[in-house]
Amino acid sequence: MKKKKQDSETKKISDLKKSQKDPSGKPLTTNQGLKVNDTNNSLKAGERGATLLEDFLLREKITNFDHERIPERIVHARGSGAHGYFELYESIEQYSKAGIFTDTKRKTPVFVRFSTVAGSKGSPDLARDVRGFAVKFYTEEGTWDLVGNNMPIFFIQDAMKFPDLVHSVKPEPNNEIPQAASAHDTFYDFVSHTTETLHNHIWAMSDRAIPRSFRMMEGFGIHTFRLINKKGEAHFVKFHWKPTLGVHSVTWEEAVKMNGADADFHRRDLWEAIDAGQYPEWELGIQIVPEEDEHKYDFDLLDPTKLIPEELVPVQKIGKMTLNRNPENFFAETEQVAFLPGHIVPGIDFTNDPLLQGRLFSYRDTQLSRLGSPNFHQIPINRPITETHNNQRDGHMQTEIPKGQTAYFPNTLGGGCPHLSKMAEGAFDSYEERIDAKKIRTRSDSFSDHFSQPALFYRSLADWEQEHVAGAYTFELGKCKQDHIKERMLWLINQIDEDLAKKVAEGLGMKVPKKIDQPINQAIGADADVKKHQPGKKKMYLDKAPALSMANTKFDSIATRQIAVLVADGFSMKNLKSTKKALENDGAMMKLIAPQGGTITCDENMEHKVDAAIMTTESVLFDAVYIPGGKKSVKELMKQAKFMKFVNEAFKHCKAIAADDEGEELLDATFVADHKDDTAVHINKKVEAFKKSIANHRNWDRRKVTDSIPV
Ligand code: HDD
Repeated sequence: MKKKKQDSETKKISDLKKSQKDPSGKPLTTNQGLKVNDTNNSLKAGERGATLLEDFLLREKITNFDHERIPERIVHARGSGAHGYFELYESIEQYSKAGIFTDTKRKTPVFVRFSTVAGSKGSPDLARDVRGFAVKFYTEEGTWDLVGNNMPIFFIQDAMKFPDLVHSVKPEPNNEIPQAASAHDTFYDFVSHTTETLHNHIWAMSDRAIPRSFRMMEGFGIHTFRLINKKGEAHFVKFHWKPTLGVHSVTWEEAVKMNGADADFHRRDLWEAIDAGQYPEWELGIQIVPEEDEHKYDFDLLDPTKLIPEELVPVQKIGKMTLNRNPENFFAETEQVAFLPGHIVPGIDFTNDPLLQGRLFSYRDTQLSRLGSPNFHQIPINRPITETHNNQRDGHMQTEIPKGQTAYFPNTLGGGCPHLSKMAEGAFDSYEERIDAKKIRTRSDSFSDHFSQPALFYRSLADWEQEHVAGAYTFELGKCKQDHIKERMLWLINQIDEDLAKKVAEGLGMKVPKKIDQPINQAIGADADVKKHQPGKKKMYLDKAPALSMANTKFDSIATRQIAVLVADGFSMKNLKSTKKALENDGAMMKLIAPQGGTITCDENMEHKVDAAIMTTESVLFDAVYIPGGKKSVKELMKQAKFMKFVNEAFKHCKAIAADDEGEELLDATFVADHKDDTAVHINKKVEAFKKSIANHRNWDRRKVTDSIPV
């Protein structure tokens, strides 16, 4: 695929360039600029002698090395980042005065970091987990961070419970097992006693938790925020990111294999797509609720475990984000980037969502231990594109040189500077929300409906999605050792959906309990009024919310889909040429998989570079398979069982498969032989039909036969 020309650079990229260092053609020096003539040998007393303390070259090199690591993020440790920009379609000044939401001429630079939550920095990408979706907007009025996830709700309602949630899902503290997995006793001990988690939990059991690509997942700001217009009027808002490629996932069986075959699958996928000029894009959507409608819904807008169904409040698409540049250096950018929900600009404001309120504290605090100093905003990736001046001073790793005699306000000696700004000059002013309340440590009753939305989610899914949810619960609970925890979970799943509970119970070889011994949420606190905190009975304010199902996403593009082409010497160039042209024209990426690496020769005697030898790759890493004809080629392929396994796995995972001419003989040696009438199997058919099957992502109808396929 041709590499696209990079878009013109954003202000942030120009800013980062000031800090970049390019060693091309330059001598190796110490940190002090001293040229070095030997970086392989330490200074010794004699050829075989002891190393001397005097060796400042050795000490500088080793000291730096000894301190290379910084603490990984306590959550979201594993992540991948990219640069890009945001453009607004049309001004929404009726809602917000923010420059980013009113000026359609702007190209606001962004840096995005996608992540998994539970695993360590080196954990595999395809863990069943929520994905972080954090966006840093470098706006003209200061930096705005929208620190969201790929699911529209969160596990808990109050920041006070965050350490408990995280401690329960992280590896168990006695043996540090399991890595990057929620399938263990402590997590379900917590979940089964904390019913507010059930909504986010059922999303985590769905295929949303194993995305095909970061580029194919939605993002959500989750909390209800406020937009503030020039007149000072407020509207509630929820933020959505909608990927232009649609929302697609892999299956759990694939995910397990992918983690072994390519632990960096998502990271590589993002990097390679950007590198190939196939820039990932998301449209930014908003759901607006007028202040006077705050109490209109069956749920509380301040409760982060609830979404506003798009069927009740439509999502208006207001702009587009494009990621068009990979970082220059992982550590400097992706690792050191610090997102803070408290980074906000005029025109956007917070609400009293108790989870958001706690986050406003936590993120600044964590950077102090992660990045080591309150000056983390001076690190190139974190510094805003606007000038900053204030009277905050000193601290570890201060890299700026503030001039002048004064570092206080008010002053006359510094000419009153840095001076304050008026609202009209763009100063931030908190929304004047009236609060007339008692100081009280409690949870609002309006937060106590814990079953309605998980049930709505499950009802809204397609049958194949529901099957995957049942499979995920069965897998996860099957990994728990304690029966009483499984029983509680079954009882709770039964409150969400009886049919789902029955399926999971069958898989576990257990019965759905008719009652459980303790009231739900007993664990909420020794003195808490347990009765008050009982979740209410399931309500049904909407039969289905189609927007929640991935079956209703976009199926109109094959862009960036990875197509495995199985070939050996003598393959039909005519077949490959026409299929390749048709698929690559629409942005798909064809990879030649051959019995060995290096090159192979087609039937027109041309040499072709092999992308992967069969021993080095796996079927689960591809979206579709194509086998061109060529008698000699197919004969060679059939000598290696892994090619048949490759096809069988693609078939099992409901993917599109095409073969031309002798390519059919390879299919005859696989399970495809008995299913040539499958709508996503294309033998000597027009390439357009193959394309459509790839765009459809999977032929889920096939799963009725694939269950019996033993691969
Ligand atoms: Fe958080 C990181 C998303 C609740 C405390 N969080 C972090 C990241 C994302 C989120 C995407 C990674 C940012 C990056 O890439 O560097 N977190 C969320 C969402 C939440 C949420 C969507 C609920 C709606 N988080 C939450 C709570 C707390 C935290 C309630 C604490 C009270 N989160 C943190 C943290 C992290 C973090 C410990 C770890 C690294 C960091 O902040 O910079 O402070």
